[in-house]
Amino acid sequence: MKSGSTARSVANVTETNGAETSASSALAERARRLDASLLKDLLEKMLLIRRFEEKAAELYALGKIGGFCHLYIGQEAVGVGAISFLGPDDYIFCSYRDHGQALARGMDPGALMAELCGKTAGCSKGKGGSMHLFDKRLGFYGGHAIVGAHLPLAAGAAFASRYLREPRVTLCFFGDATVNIGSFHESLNLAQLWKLPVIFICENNEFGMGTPIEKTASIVHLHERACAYNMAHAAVDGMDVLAVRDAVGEAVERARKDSLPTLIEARTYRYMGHSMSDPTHGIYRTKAELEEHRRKDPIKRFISALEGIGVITQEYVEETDNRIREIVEQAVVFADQSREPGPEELLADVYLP
Ligand SMILES: Cc1ncc(C[n+]2csc(CCOP(=O)(O)OP(=O)(O)O)c2C)c(N)n1
Repeated sequence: MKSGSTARSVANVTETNGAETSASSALAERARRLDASLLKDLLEKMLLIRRFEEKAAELYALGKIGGFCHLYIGQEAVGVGAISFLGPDDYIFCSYRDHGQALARGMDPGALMAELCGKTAGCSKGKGGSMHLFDKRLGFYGGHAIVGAHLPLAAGAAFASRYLREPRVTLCFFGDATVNIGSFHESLNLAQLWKLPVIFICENNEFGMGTPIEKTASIVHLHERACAYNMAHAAVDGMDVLAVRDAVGEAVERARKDSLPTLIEARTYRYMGHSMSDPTHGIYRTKAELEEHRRKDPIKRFISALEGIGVITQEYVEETDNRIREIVEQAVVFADQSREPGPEELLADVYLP
């Protein structure tokens, strides 16, 4: 193990132990102000993502899913909290780590699983795979494999909304390593200059593949990059679904009322390897560091807050979890029963200028 990894691990353990109690009570406090039905819906969505991703890992190991597959386990609170504040006409753009956001937006788990398995019943007819999920009906515009490539697309969609005087907001998810890509700066600059209703949400999971952010970024408080463009910005605990929802809520208001962009940094952590072909730990982070972050698990934390204020019981959690596991099983059956696209479909839906 490299000495850098050990130093990270010790620092994180100290920070986590001190902060966890107050983070949990802040979450419970926020929960008290919201409807039980909304809170239960947020919990169900996070559980659906977790169970779906666990099943995707199994199917990948069995060879049913091929190519790249980047799981969202650990980051569920960011996608669910952020998307919960959007209206049905708003737009979403994301990177290749897109399964969680697609499910949070309401994509059918069967269509998603079929896409991962390369089947025609998939949301992109089995020709996009894990990194290229699309659903125009949901305003879900991918799923982009090139780091940073979708930020100009999101800014462009927001430009169109402003130009057409449509009250839409565009939400754009990306990882921490993306802030060093040129298109990040180009997009933020124009978004502020042209007053575009777009929210850039950086999911800071601390690593770009196996490289810790502090080895590549001169400013590790990534939301401060917005200062260079005079843009509103905020940092938020990305393991707290309601803190994310509140931060995005403010940004949505700013975008809808004043047509102004925001950069939000959600501090989170991924529990799996960068993609399914990478180890979870051992090379760039220690098992102890991973375990420490698992104690901040956004789902366990939310369940304990909701139980604490009497919104749910342990029995409710078990029943809900069983129901969600069944939904995921049905998604696998649906994917299994769908066929693979044939060679005659190779050029269908391909745009040739
Ligand atoms: C322009 C470009 N450079 C390099 C890659 C290879 N690559 C794929 S993922 C990745 C790391 C990105 O990390 P981050 O933006 O933090 O997102 P995360 O994977 O943590 O969600 C890299 C370098 C790429 N896909 N595109």
